[in-house]
Amino acid sequence: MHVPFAELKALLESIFERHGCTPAVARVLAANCASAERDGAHSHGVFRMPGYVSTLASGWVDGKATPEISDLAAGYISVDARGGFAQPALAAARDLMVAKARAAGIAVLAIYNSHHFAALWPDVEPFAEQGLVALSVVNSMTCVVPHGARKPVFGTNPIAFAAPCEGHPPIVFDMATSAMAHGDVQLAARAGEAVALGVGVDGQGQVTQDPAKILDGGALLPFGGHKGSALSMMVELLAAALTGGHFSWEFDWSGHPGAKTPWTGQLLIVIDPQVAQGQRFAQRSRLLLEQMEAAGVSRMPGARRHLERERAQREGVAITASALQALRDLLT
Ligand code: NDP
Ligand code: PYC
Repeated sequence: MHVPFAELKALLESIFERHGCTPAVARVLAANCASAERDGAHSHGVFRMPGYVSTLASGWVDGKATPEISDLAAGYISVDARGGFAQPALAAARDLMVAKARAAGIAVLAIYNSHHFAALWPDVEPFAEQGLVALSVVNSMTCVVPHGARKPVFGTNPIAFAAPCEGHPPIVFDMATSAMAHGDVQLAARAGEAVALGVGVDGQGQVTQDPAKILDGGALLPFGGHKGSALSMMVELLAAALTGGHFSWEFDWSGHPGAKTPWTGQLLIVIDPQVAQGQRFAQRSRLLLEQMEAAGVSRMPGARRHLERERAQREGVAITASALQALRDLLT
């Protein structure tokens, strides 16, 4: 079946409010999660709602937190999310961030004491829609073995990038630095599907294609061996060490059964390309896409999401009756 996007978003908003979020926090999280479902980003769509609810119930995250913004320098803002979610912290600092990027050419937003349980592209795409270039990183929970190591240290640590492109939706990519996102491993386990070789290891450190073994005492591997491992290390440094947030292994949620949201940090860097390039940057972006297409690329990063989004705009967001009922059950 299909539901209009606005209806799905309103349902998620009610669920977040029902489980202890302020209306403002509920609005931000619901928009994020419903957008992921609409765009076919299923590992961070409505599948995540029970995790949000159990985490809120456990007292691990504060759905009512008011972020505290510190304007540290011409191009630097720090936000203490006060144990709440990262997206409301970003929303609170967003206008100041854009003003700083326009004035100084570049601005950094360092969010700490925050929880991020979502896809990262919704955090960067809107900046590119305003003509800005945006890069964001967030670290998660320890489940990835660094290249050459014997035990997990890193989180699945995604990197998202967005840039304006003339006559085209922004160029956006968003990828975990693990060979597979933890959410996708969970979805594979539910579906009883094997994962590819190189995704993870079991509890004895042996290569496995069984997602249940990866989740139950095993671990994920970085994508691309030492290269993905270095990027994941960079994410830990930027999202935790630089912001003042926790490294992926530094928090202990064992006293909060049901807690699922990593308590870490997030960094955003926003650049105004107008400062040096005027409109030329968006034209040059377009040229790069055209060159790639001419070379045979038929699938750009972000293109699948946009196709799904267009389909959802025409038909509504596809959702099974049982998944919709499961969401409604979260209201009781
Ligand atoms: P994918 O591997 O599915 O996709 C990564 C990027 O590559 C996307 O931009 C995607 O575009 C693009 N892409 C995929 N296939 C192709 C292809 N064949 N050709 C060209 N481009 C392609 O993402 P991940 O599984 O790594 O991550 C999934 C989500 O998990 C992300 O949104 C990430 O932010 C989230 N995540 C969140 C974490 C957190 O702590 N909050 C931790 C880890 C992951 P498209 O979107 O169009 O498919
Ligand atoms: O899918 O890897 C993941 C993830 C971790 C935290 C939120 N999503």
